[in-house]
Amino acid sequence: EGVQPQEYTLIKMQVVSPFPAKMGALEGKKVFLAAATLRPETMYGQTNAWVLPEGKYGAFEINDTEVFILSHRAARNLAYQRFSRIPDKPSCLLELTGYDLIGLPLKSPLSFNEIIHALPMMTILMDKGTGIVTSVPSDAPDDYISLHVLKTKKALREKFGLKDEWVLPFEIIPIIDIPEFGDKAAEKVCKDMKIVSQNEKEKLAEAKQRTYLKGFTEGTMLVGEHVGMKVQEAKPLIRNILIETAQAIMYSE
Ligand code: A2H
Repeated sequence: EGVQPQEYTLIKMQVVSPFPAKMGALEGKKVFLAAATLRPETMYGQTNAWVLPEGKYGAFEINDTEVFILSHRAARNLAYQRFSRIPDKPSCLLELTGYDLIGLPLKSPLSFNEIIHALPMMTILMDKGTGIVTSVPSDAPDDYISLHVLKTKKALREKFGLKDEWVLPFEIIPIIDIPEFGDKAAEKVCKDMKIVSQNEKEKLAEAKQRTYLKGFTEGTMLVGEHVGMKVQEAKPLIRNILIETAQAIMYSE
């Protein structure tokens, strides 16, 4: 944990009904996986969500109509930031694990893919953000390599009971152009650095650093309402639109 508070945008990825049996108690409610991101301007390129299979999650009442699925720790923080039906106190309707969430169909803001699915990622930290991450393989090296591995390893898909149709049809979508890196920056940097798995922590940290900084300072939007605009300028505008249209909330920790 840094000294500076980190400001995240929580993206409301709506769970499409009918819900699986385990989530039956939530039927009729508006239920979202709440994903913490630093890059709201990349939401056009979402291909899936990531959850930690062994992670402990809960379904929390945010207000009278909406339920967020996220970590208990995030629910506590959110309650202190006015996002709980009961003031200052999380209201948990249901305990869930990452395994319960794998495969859920989701509708996520701005995403060109109308329906995406929750998939397993072993390197998710439960003490950061919400424990749920939205995946943008064009611009996030972690997302690129994790999706690439699931796509190329049938045995891994089988191990987690993933249907091919949750994984294989989802291609990298070019959304931002970065001089030097092109329009699939995460893929290019992972290939250049010969990164083959999520476990190459140091290389991935460097890949993230390279793409993140360059993308922010030199990237240009290729899609959406702010096409042609610098990422730096588009980011706050897109974040504000998401918040004003109630498709996201701000969250700090
Ligand atoms: B970012 P920081 Cl396109 N465990 O969102 C692991 N990773 C997590 C997480 C958790 N519990 N919570 C959030 N994250 C990821 C988009 C993105 C992100 C892009 C490019 C770079 C990037 C799409 N995934 O992050 O440690 C989320 O991924 C590069 C740092 O707080 C979130 O933003 O700095 C970022 O890590 C927050 O990381």
